[in-house]
Amino acid sequence: MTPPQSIQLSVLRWAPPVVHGLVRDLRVRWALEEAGWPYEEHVVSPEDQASASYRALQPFGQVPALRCDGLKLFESGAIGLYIAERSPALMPAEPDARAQVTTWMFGALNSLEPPVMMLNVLDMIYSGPKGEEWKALRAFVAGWIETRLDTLVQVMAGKDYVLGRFTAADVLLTTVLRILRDTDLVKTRPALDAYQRRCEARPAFQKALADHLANFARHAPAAR
Ligand SMILES: N[C@@H](CCC(=O)N[C@@H](CS)C(=O)NCC(=O)O)C(=O)O
Repeated sequence: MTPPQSIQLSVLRWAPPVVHGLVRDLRVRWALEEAGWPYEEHVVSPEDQASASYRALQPFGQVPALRCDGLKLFESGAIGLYIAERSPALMPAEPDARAQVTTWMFGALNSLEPPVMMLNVLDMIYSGPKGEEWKALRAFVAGWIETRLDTLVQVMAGKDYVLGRFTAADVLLTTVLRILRDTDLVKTRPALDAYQRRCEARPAFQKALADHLANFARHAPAAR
């Protein structure tokens, strides 16, 4: 299909460097680049996020949200699916093959991302004591992720992408794996590490990442 005439992607005005390259507008930028759909950035400040007009676009005040020819969308998975359903670059035409793409998109978001985010909360967001209980919980969550990653290694055997050819499922899987970048969970699984690098080497990802980082650089707080 011809790209929509007007696409605006909401992106955070700024975020701390520890999450640069992880904030979820990156997923949507990548999908848009793969699809070849030009878009504008809608840069939102914390005040914007709290405003009624932004909440009408993204009820939780988060990013990403997408305005697409008058249509309002939020949730990175839903936005990715909307783009993929209209782009052969992200989804094949055959119905059963399309269902496989949505299956793996849900798999990335519902089976892989929850424990990955729990680890992220324990390592990066939680600032309380990290005693024996924290350590036991962290070990439990890390073990949970390991079983998911080991399954993914088996699924990926002999394939460049999770479904053979590149699809929107790889956009989500890769961007979830990236959340583990400060751990050795992916790095110690060479097949998965190679998969992530293969996906990240795609020109569309490189362009999306460069634009994502450029936005933060443009709005970096002035040095004191
Ligand atoms: N499930 C949502 C999660 C969105 C989300 O967590 N967005 C974060 C950035 S990655 C955000 O906007 N954080 C700022 C805030 O919550 O104020 C999605 O996939 O779109």
